[in-house]
Amino acid sequence: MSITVPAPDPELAAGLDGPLTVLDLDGTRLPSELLDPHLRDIDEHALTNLYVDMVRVRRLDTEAFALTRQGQLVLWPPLLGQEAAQVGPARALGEQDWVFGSYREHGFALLRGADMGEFARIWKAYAHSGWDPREIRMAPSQIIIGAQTLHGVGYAMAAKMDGADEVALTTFGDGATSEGDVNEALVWASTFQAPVVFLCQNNQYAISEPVHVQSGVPLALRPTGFGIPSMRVDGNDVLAMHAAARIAFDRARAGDGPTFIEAVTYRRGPHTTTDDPKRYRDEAEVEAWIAKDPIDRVERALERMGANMEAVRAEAKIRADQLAKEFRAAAEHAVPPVADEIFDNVYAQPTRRLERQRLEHRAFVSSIEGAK
Ligand SMILES: Cc1ncc(C[n+]2csc(CCOP(=O)(O)OP(=O)(O)O)c2C)c(N)n1
Ligand SMILES: [Mg+2]
Repeated sequence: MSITVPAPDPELAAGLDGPLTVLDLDGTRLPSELLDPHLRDIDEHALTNLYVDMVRVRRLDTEAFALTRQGQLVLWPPLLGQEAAQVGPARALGEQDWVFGSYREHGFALLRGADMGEFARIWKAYAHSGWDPREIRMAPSQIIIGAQTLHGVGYAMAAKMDGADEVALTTFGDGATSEGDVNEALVWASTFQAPVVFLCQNNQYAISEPVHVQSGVPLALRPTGFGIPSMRVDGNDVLAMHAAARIAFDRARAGDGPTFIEAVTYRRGPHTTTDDPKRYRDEAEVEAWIAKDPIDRVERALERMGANMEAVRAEAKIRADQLAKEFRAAAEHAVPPVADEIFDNVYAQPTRRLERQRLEHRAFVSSIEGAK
């Protein structure tokens, strides 16, 4: 028996022949019929802002990595290499929109306005969610792979029922697309035409598992089977990512339902600070992706536009150093939680069983303290 895979519907998927790109590696602009109309307002000033955002995000990442090595944070999942994939879409969000992401979305957290003190508490294991999700309209970091896509779709369905002008952006990794949760989320989003944007940051690995082991087809093809249109985008090109996100948000706001964006990018660092990627991937592969660096590419583009790069770099450095200093101080001064409080937020009304556990826990803590 032979099975023929049907050709992808070009109406449903863009960029399957090669990720959609508008900024070439040398900083020249490549024409894109699909994306260009959504970038008309991006002048030198706007591109500089995106550049500074990416530099700040990278600096936060570098600082957090160092703080983990110094024992100030307990864990950090680095995003080095994925700055454009986050900054482009984050800057396309409306203030009223929501983000439902994983544990690697430091760029989104920063640009949504997460307080650095609250943010640091998460990675010191002092808090499940440092920030107040309602305040910055970003759900707590999700560790259960793909679960946030269901939360995002649920939120978007409710927003539609309420007639609210809100879009949910849910962001996840390549590995997550193999999870049941993500596939269920695609079904619900498609069936209810929910105003949701799926952003898959395909950083080529699910811990040590390369993406080709997970899927024989581009990930952008997967949602098309659910009737959800998708775009495969150069995830190291902040302009392409920004334009694709704008298209997806516009569709959602116009009542045209969900869109899927596959950001083709690369995780240059380890999966987390407890991982050693040298055990499963070749350094030459990393080098090849360094050549596609998302920040260098914008520097070259700005140079071509005639920007005073010395001044731009200096400004970006001042702002990035300021952020790193703020984050370091926050990590160093974070106050650990009182263990007893863990019982306060389980139920609105405490149960007798819970109260008993609280007393047992207190007795346990004083037994250790007494033994000291
Ligand atoms: C449901 C579930 N299964 C397994 C894990 C363990 N786990 C943590 S990260 C990860 C890989 C996820 O890869 P991907 O979706 O590509 O995201 P990335 O870490 O590359 O950003 C796995 C399997 C988990 N956290 N949740
Ligand atoms: Mg991945």
